[in-house]
Amino acid sequence: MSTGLYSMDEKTFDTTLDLKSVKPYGDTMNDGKTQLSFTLPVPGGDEGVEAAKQLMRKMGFENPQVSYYKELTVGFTFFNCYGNCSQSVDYTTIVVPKVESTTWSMEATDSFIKKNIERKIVILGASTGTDAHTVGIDAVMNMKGYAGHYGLERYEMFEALNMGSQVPNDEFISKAIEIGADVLLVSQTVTQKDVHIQNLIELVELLEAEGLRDKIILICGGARITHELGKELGYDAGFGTGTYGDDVGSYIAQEMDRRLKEKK
Ligand code: B12
Repeated sequence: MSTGLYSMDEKTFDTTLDLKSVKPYGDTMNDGKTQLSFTLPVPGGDEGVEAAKQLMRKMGFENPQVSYYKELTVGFTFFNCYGNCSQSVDYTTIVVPKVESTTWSMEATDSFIKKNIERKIVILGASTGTDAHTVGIDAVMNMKGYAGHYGLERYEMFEALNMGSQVPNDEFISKAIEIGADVLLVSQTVTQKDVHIQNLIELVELLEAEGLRDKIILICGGARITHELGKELGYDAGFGTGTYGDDVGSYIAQEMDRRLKEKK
């Protein structure tokens, strides 16, 4: 079977690779070697090490080893472990829903908007609810950008406003109405007790109650957000780790254009 994954002549590569049964790779194909770390609410010492090993066996790791441990505070110990994973996955059946757009440069997106939308697109962003994390939304929106990719504030054809963090959904919507936002960008980082799900759903419900949901492009993002989750919660798109301003800007331009053409 051709894997499509390796540029080297596959005959010279390890022929025991089976994409229907993929395991972690350590020294040799299929050895399952895995490094993992966790904290247990027990003191450090031999009993703690044995507890960590037993737990790893229950997780499906053979030959568990604790290479390092440290009691972080009284009664809580951090373990750094190795083991051989006994499980595998069928890579050939994996399908991951993704945002369907092509990422363009800032210049290309700006000129596409000038030509096809013929006006600036108004974007409002925030980290909503009780979430205090701003780095993610800033990375996508701010002028300086992130990792060499400019944020949306830098684009000539975007009017972008970032409200920061801990913005209640109702205030977010009021601002959106005030500035006539075409696009809402919502960032959610904290996922403890599924608070992000509740918050994201609440925003959709409030937008629906205001009769605004189908008038705007609604986008969520964050480390634990996927496009699949976003769609499930009623968003047009969801972006996760490794997203840059240009991915989001391109999607917005292409989605606006698609909607305009649909109306015609
Ligand atoms: C920095 C940080 C903080 C800073 C935040 C400062 C700030 N101004 O943002 C401070 C110290 C304030 C903080 C506080 C807390 N934090 Co904190 N924090 C982090 C940390 C170290 C980095 C997060 C970060 O900045 N990542 C970098 C950015 C660039 O990545 P990103 O957010 O994923 O964003 C990218 C994508 O996800 C996407 N994206 C993100 N948002 C959006 C939005 C849209 C629309 C789009 C399109 C894309 C997009 O694009 C971005 C660029 O690629 C993480 C741990 C870690 N290493 O990740 C913990 C972490 C996120 N924090 C955590 C927690 C629990 C908290 C606290 C609750 C701790 C506490 N008990 O007080 C509080 C939060 C309180 C609150 N009310 O929210 C947990 C969250 C666990 C969970 N999943 O729920 C983490 C994972 C740490 C951990 N391992 O436990 N934190």
